[in-house]
Amino acid sequence: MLGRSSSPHSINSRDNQTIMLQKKICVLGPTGVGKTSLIKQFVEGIFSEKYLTSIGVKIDKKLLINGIRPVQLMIWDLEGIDKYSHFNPRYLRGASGLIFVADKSRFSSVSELMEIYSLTKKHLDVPSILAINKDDLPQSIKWDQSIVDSHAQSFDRIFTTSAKTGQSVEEMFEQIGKLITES
Ligand SMILES: Nc1nc2c(ncn2[C@@H]2O[C@H](COP(=O)(O)OP(=O)(O)OP(=O)(O)O)[C@@H](O)[C@H]2O)c(=O)[nH]1
Ligand SMILES: [Mg+2]
Repeated sequence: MLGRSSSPHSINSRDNQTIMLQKKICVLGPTGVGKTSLIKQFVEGIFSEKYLTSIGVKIDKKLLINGIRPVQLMIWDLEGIDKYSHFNPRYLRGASGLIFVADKSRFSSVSELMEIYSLTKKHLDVPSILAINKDDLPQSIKWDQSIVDSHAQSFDRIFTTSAKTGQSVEEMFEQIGKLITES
């Protein structure tokens, strides 16, 4: 089991005077909840209505400079987990933090996400954030906030986000950066 105490990757800069922290985070969740869109909004500041489902993993980088020390985030965008694409714990290796994404317009994404959460936590115990995404869309008529609240203690923080408008996207990634550098 990989724990919170796993040591960070440190790389020396060219002049060897500053140590740049490099940390891996994984973005996980059911298919179509907006994992790729959240990362695209954060890294490139763009959003597209087009849906191109992710296959495998794509890695993006972004330097965070607002915490107690700069950290290079390596953001692993994992393919959505559903009946066609099963949970693959190999992708989690070396991750220092996790962002779990659900979709506010599809209430069943919450229970699907909590299954993914349980599978993940068998392998890795690191700071975790819940993102309830697509806040710009009408909330699912089946939405039951008491069920969502009952899962709250499983996460270090919860953000209600929109990859479309950018709502809380930067704050969420900044927060995971802080959680993994300060823990
Ligand atoms: N309105 C709205 N649409 C969103 C938001 N986030 C994502 N979408 C749309 O939802 C669809 C799926 O978005 P993706 O970012 O590809 O979702 P994903 O979780 O990466 O999907 P997989 O890779 O298939 O698991 C796309 O059509 C996006 O435009 C959001 O916050 N608001
Ligand atoms: Mg994707």
